[in-house]
Amino acid sequence: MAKKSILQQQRAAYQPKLPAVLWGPVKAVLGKPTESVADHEAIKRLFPVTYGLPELTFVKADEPVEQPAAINVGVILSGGQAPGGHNVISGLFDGLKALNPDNRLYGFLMGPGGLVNHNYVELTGDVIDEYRNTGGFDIIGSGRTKLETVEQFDKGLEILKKLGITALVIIGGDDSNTNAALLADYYERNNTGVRVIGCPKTIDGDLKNEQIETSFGFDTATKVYSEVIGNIERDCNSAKKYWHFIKLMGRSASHIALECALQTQPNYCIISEEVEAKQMSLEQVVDGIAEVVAERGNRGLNYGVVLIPEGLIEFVPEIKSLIKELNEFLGVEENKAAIADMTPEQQREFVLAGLTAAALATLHKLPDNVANQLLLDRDPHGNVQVSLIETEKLLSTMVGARLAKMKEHKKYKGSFAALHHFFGYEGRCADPSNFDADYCYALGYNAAQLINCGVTGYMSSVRGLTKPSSEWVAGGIPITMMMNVERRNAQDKPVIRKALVDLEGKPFKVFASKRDEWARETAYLYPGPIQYFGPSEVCDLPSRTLWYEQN
Ligand code: FBP
Repeated sequence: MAKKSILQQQRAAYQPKLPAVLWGPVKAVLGKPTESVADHEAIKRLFPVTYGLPELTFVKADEPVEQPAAINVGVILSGGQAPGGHNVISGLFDGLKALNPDNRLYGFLMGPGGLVNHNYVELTGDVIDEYRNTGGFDIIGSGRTKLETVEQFDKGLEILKKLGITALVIIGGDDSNTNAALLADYYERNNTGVRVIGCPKTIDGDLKNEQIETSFGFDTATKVYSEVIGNIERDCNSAKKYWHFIKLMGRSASHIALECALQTQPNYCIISEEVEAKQMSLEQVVDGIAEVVAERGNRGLNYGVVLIPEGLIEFVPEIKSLIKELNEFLGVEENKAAIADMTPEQQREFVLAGLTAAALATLHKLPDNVANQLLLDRDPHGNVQVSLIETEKLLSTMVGARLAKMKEHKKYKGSFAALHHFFGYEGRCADPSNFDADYCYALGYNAAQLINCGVTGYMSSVRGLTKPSSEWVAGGIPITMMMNVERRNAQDKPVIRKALVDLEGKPFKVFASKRDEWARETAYLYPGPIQYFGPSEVCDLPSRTLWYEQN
C-alpha cells in the first residue's frame, strides 16, 4: 500500500456533506416532459426512447421504503482528470450500500475502453477507503475512447451481462455524457435491461446550463491555479523585472482564465469569447497587451501578469475559419484513408493542397509548430489539442516585436522580459476542495438513487450550490435536454451544448468593470492555498464564478 502524507491521513477522515434530502429514503417527483435546447426533431430521431423525459427531483420519502433487491453497477471515469472523481465513486458506493449492503460496484479500467475491452475490477470497501477525498482518477484510471458505435455498445453489453451489471455510471465531460446518452438510448430500445447515468465532470467548467450549475473539478483546479498565479504576482511585484505570460487550461471556453482573474486581479486577462464577439485579429489581441505593457513601462513598471485561456487560438475569427476548413477536410473518409499511411511530411503536403487560398494565407502567418498542430493533431473527439499549442510564447514574441516598433516611434521607453507558464496538469489531480469533495460525493450518492428509481439517460444533478450543502436540491436531468446538433469531423452530430463564457453574465461583467484598474495599478490578490481545516468562510468558499452567477 502506498504511504500517505500527513495531510492525506487527516483528509481521509473527512466526511463529505450530503444534501439533507439524501440522508434517508427518497421519492422521485417528475416534472413535465422536456425538449432539447435546439434541433428538437433531429435529437428526437436520434434518441427515440430517451428523448423528452421529465426532469426528476428527489424529496424525502413519506413512508417507509422496502429494501430493493441487490444489483451490480459499473462505473467509468472518462476524459481528463478532475479533482473529486474519487468522491463521486465513493458516494456512489456508499449510496448503493445504503440501499442494499449486497449491492456490488465494478470499475471499468482506463476509461470507456475498459468497457469495450472487458478490463474491470470490483471496487470493495477497502479499495474505496484508500481513495476517499483524494485527487486523481487512479482508482480505475481514465481514457478518451469515444463510445459511439453499435459494435462497441454490443461488446460492452457482453461484459455487463457477464457481470450481471444492470446500471452503468459514466463520469465525464460534454462529449462523454453525449456518449452516455447514446448508450442509454441504445440499451433501452434493445431491451437490454442496462441503464446509464451520467455525472458532470470537467475542470473546464463548460458543462453547465440551467440545470447543471457547475461541473466538478472546476472549483479545485481554479483554486490551485489561482494560488500559484498569486505567488507569481507576489514574486513579480518583488523583483519588478518580468512580464509573466500564463496560459491556463480549459480547452475552448475561458471559464478557468476568468475565474482565476477574479481571484487574483492580474494586469491582463484575455477572454476568448470576447475576442470572437469583437471579431479581433491576432494582431489586435497583441496590440491590447502591448498597450498595457507600454503604459506601465512608461511609468517605470516593467512587470506584470497576463492570463491566456488555452483555447484562444480557436476563437480568433480567421484561425477559427481555418480550423473549420481543416476539420471538414480531415473528416472526409477518403482523406482520412489517404493520409493514414503517409509520413508526416506527406500528410502536411496533402492537407495543404486541399485548403483554400484564405486558409493558406492564415496558416502562413503562424509559426511552424502552431501551424503543424492545427493541421494534423486531433483528439479522438475531433478537437484540436489546444493544450499542446504554445500560445503564451506566440503572444509574448508578438508583443515583444510590437513594443520594439513602439520604441522606434518613441511611444515606449520601458524594458520587456517575458517568462512563460502553462498551468493545467498541475491542478487536475489536486485533492478536492471541500466544495468539490462534498459536491462529488453528493453527485455519486445521488446517482445511486437515480439507479434505484430505474431511470436511464439522466445526468446526476445537485443544485443550489452556493447555499449550505444541507439545502442542496438533488435529482436527475435528461441528458437529451442539453443537446443540439453540431458539426464535428465533417458530420452533423448530437452533442451536449458547450457553455462558453457569457459576455452578458455577471462574472464577466464584474471582470470587465475592474480590468482597466488592474491593468494600470498593481492590484494583485493573493488567494493562498486551498484550506481544508478552519472557518467555513475560508474552507467552503465556492468559486467566484458560481457565486456571481447565483448572487
Ligand atoms: P475533459 O474535457 O475531458 O474534462 O478534459 C479537460 C482538459 O483538461 C482540457 O482542459 C485540456 O485541453 C485537455 O483536457 C487536455 O487533454 P489531455 O489530458 O488528453 O492532455
